[in-house]
This record gives sequence, C-alpha cells and structure tokens, in this order.
Amino acid sequence: MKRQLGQIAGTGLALLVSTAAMANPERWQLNMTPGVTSSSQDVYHLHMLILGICVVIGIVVFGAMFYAMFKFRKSKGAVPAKFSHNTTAEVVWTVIPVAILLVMAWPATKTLVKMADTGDAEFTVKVTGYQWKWRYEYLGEDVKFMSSLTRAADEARQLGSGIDPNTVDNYLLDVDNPLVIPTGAKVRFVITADDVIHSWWVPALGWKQDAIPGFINEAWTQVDEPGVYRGQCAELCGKDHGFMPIVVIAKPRAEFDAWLAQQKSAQAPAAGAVAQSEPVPPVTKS
Ligand SMILES: [Cu+2]
Repeated sequence: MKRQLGQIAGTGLALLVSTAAMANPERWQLNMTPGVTSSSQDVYHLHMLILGICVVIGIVVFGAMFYAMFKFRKSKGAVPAKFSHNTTAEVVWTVIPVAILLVMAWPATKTLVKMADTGDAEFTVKVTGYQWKWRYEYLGEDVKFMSSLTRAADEARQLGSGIDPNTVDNYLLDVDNPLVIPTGAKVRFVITADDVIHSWWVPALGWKQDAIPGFINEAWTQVDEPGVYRGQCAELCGKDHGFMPIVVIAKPRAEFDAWLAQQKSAQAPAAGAVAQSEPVPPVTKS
C-alpha cells in the first residue's frame, strides 16, 4: 500500500515537472507555462516566487494554528487567556506582513514596468478587434489584412454540418491570415476595436490586452524562437466570441522580410488606381 502510494506520488510529481516545461497546455496541466518571450518568462518566475512565498506562509500559519488547537485544548486542561490585547504582538503581526508585501511588490512592479515599456520597438502592428475577426496593420509598411477563422472550422461548427470537428486541424484555433512577426525583434502593438470590447490574447506571449473602441492600448513582444503561437479573443464580445482565434507566426528575420515584401507588392495599388482606392478628401475652408 505504502509502495503504491509512493508510486502514485512519484508519477504525479513527474507529470507536474514535465508539463511545467511545455509551452502548450496539456491534459492535467496544473501550472502556468513559461511561454516563449522574456516577459512571459518573467511572469512565470514571478508567479513561482510568489507561489513559494504563499506556500511557506500557509505552512507556518496553519502549522501554528493546528499546533495551538491541539496543544491547548480544553481536555488537556487549557484555560482561556485573560488578556485582551498585546501591543508587541500586534506590532509584530503588522510589520511582518507589510515587509512580506514590500518584498513581493518589488519584483512585481519591476516586471509590470518592463511589460509596459513599449519604447525602442522596431515596428508597430495595429490590432483592431471586430465582431468577429481581427485586423492587422503594419504601420508605415502599407500592409494590412483581416484575419478570421478558417473556412473548414467555420463550416464544421455549424449545427447539422455533419462534419466531425475532430477531423479539422487546430479546430477553432486557426485563421486564414495569421499575424507574422520576425524573431528577435521588439514588436509594439497598438490595440483597439471597432465595435465592442474584445481582448487580444496569445498565452505564450505572456499577456492579454483589451481592445476597446475609442481607446488605444499598447503592448509589446519579442519572440526569440520561431514557431506558431495560438490564442483567442478573451473578452466576451457577442455570439461568435468563441470563433475569432488569433495565430501569430514568428519567422526568422530573412523569411519575415521576404513575407513582408511579398505582402507589400500584393497589396500595393496598381499605378493609376491610387486615386480610385483612396479618394482625396475635398479641401474645406475654415
Ligand atoms: Cu472578441
């Protein structure tokens, strides 16, 4: 019996350790993932530090509580104390928590400040949320496009479609036009919405940012590993809220440059068509 329990505990521990190392959610995963950016890893380490502090506090507080409850119970002859307060004890149990909070606030604030600092970004992508898709615009590059749920998933999700969602790759987590960013570059995002509030969230990047009509929120990321990172709208935004996924592809610099150049030439209006596609507003005299 003891051996069995030991085996179960060992398996559980191994599961925890192995899943903690992975970037994508796994069945029975209990912990946060470290993600793929320096911000997400800072957040992960901060989370582990604070969790550790909370566990130690929990053990000390509950240990003292249960010790007192068993050691000083009535059946053991304990009598109620007569004093109503003790200034020394009150000062101690105020100062210690304040000190612990300050110790925790220091790294938390440092991480938040770093995550909010969008300076020195190489370029900016404007993200706009719509019911129920995303629009990406590479500011200053003349590249912009809509990004919506793939056709295959959209068909499979319809009632009575007869299509088994299990046969659709990355069901509800794939888009027609993913956002492409270069690896190793600081990319700034300005995030807004055109109808209702949405929220742009790719867990591996380590943050989510609300997309609010009339407001511009900022965020940044720097992904060092090439890869495909998936996310979803994280603010209930209407009936198809669950059907506006996000896909970010991080490509090595050269591949990204080639992709951007190709997008640019594909989206550039043909000579002579400029006047039609972008009418010049009439001059108004004030
Ligand atoms: Cu949404």
